[in-house]
Amino acid sequence: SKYKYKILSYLYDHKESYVSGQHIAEQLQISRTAVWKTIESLKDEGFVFDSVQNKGYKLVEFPDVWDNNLMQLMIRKSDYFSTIYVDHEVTSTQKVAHEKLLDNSEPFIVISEVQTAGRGRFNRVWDSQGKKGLWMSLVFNPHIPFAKIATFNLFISLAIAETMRDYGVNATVKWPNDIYINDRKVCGFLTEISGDSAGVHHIICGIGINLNHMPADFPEELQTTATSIALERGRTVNRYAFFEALYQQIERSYNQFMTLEFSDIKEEYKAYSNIWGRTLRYTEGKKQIFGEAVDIKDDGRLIVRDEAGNTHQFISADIEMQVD
Ligand code: BTX
Repeated sequence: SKYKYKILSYLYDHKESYVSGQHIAEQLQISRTAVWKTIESLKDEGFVFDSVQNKGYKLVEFPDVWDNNLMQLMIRKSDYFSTIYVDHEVTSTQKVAHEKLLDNSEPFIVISEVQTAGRGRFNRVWDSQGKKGLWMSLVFNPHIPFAKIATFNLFISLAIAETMRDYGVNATVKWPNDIYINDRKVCGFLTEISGDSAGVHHIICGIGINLNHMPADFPEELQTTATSIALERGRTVNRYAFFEALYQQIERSYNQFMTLEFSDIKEEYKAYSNIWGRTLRYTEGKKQIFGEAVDIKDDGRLIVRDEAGNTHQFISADIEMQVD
């Protein structure tokens, strides 16, 4: 129907309340029959409406497929991102983001249903074959000195963990850039920058979150180490609702990153962190130690005490959780 996005858009903007077919028809200056027919065909596409007699319709759920037009609706509320690129399949949203940056300097988002070559840190593989996750790259355009970037991950990880906790799961932060639930990895993200001698111009932050995966959706080697929000809460997640909550939370955290010091959120961060009180393996470059994290410095560096009692500082170590 040619009215599809007009009507959807109207219902989306009024999704906290019921709106009658009559009202929609008047507002959009189309016939009641056209409204009714459009809503019926939207139902066939997988949109879920709550409809109450004499009150009207309420849009409850989008179909579980990333759709360009729906994403544009969602992002309209954003104070920061005005553009989102929605793909069905890409090699890596991170790669696409880097390419788009060549002729795009404003903030934007790249999201894809599937990645064929999702990557983690140090060129590791990020499994993102299934259409059950949230695989996206967010591009920010701050003008900040290089020194400030070290704490970016710490602000962002709180945003991701907080969004997850609103879904009733006990998400914890694994310094510097993973989110865990019950000692299993539910999210990884990586932060890349572009800049010049004047400082950072863009931050390209790639976030991968397992949302609706069941155990069989993971490759075998991840089945004992990975988890999803759905597995942890026992119920699937509406991916659009999660995306919306997450990007809004990330915008708040980004504002904090720009206006506050890490020391202002350090206590909160430490409370979200899952590495205290346990001996773990820390690897950074060629350096590897067993030790216990004791604190995080105001510049974001982690202080770890090894078994001999010596302290070490890490800027972005890999931490192995299964060592206890
Ligand atoms: P990382 O290097 O810390 O984590 C990668 C490691 O995590 C892998 O070696 C594997 O052991 C494990 N792993 C791989 N896939 C999954 C998964 N789906 N769930 C749980 N564990 C897994 C973390 O890197 C950063 C990942 C960023 C991914 C996003 S997705 C959107 C964007 N595009 C892209 O190519 N990467 C980013």
